[in-house]
Amino acid sequence: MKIAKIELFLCRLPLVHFFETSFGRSYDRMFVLIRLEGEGHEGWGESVAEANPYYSGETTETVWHIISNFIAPLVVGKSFDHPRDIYAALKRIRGNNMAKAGVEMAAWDLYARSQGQPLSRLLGGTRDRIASGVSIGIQDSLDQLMEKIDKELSAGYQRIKIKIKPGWDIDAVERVRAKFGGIPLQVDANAAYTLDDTELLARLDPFDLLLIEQPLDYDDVMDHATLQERLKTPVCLDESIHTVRIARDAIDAGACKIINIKPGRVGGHQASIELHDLCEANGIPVWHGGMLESGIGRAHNIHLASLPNFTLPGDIAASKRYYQPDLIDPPIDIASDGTIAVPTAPGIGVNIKRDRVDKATLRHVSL
Ligand code: OSB
Ligand code: MG
Repeated sequence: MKIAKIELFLCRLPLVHFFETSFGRSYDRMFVLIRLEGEGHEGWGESVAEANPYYSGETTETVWHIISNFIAPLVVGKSFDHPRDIYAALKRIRGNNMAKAGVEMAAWDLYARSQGQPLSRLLGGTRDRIASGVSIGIQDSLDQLMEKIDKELSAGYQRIKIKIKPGWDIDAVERVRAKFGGIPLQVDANAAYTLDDTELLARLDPFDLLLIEQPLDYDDVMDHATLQERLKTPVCLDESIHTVRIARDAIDAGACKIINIKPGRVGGHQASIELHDLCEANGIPVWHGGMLESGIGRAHNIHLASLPNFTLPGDIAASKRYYQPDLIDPPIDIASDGTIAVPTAPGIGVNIKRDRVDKATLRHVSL
């Protein structure tokens, strides 16, 4: 597979509803789309880096810089036997997984289209529908949070995740349990606590949460191991898991019982498959995280989440929760049983609306 050209699109889309985490509140989403051409086909990817360096050190501008100056020269005009070889070919470039993933995932789409196969089949997917959950941000009031949860449960979503931060944690969970009983429920702290908060976090134990996601800092695997010893609630790592090697160390150290896989965070589909397999071999269940992707990144996520060890519902929800209209048509939707169909057309298998991409584009370059 020869890659002839890379195009980058810096896009901005308004969010249907603001999204607030322990990092702050966003009303829109900036992201970089990647389009590859080669062998008479195209391939699309979406880098999950945000406009700010809060979830990760990468931003839309670093992704633009790293792809333009360092990844494109290693990829454009080069031939690869298989997209699984791309991440390894970028090894000289340290870190910058979100930039690498955007290109690598576009190459998987291009390759799958050239083979006339749905992406899930090439990735090793084993199911034709995935279980869908929602991530609900911090709201203006607990009443507003209850309303949102009610709406999502009525839509059929199989589990609820709420964002927590100091001051929006125990009370929120207590209210949810009191109102909605034993629904599948988990929380995500986005690194808002320290080991000094162990007693507070242990007060979540009686609420039977599926997991607590990334309670401590992003570079702090060992404190998570100490915390997990003191908590009944399973610790799940998100921000901390950048590579398969860190995941191995975290598992060996007992720092987590569950891992959230986001291909954008670990460098693409190949690294995600390796992480998935490592977890499976160690009895660690995984679920697919989300980064408020447009339909392009979301479609990639659906294909990856069709692999067998994605045994917990993911943060992959319907397009209309995020963008109206989405960049794809038809948009991604869930069935009343809270599942999403894995597209069966070649590649990511969704229709990209070029006029909508162009309308969302603030800057474009061809490399
Ligand atoms: O921590 O999982 C996270 C969104 C942006 C950055 C980080 C996270 C999230 C989410 C949203 O939780 C998940 C979704 O796409 O719905
Ligand atoms: Mg998270």
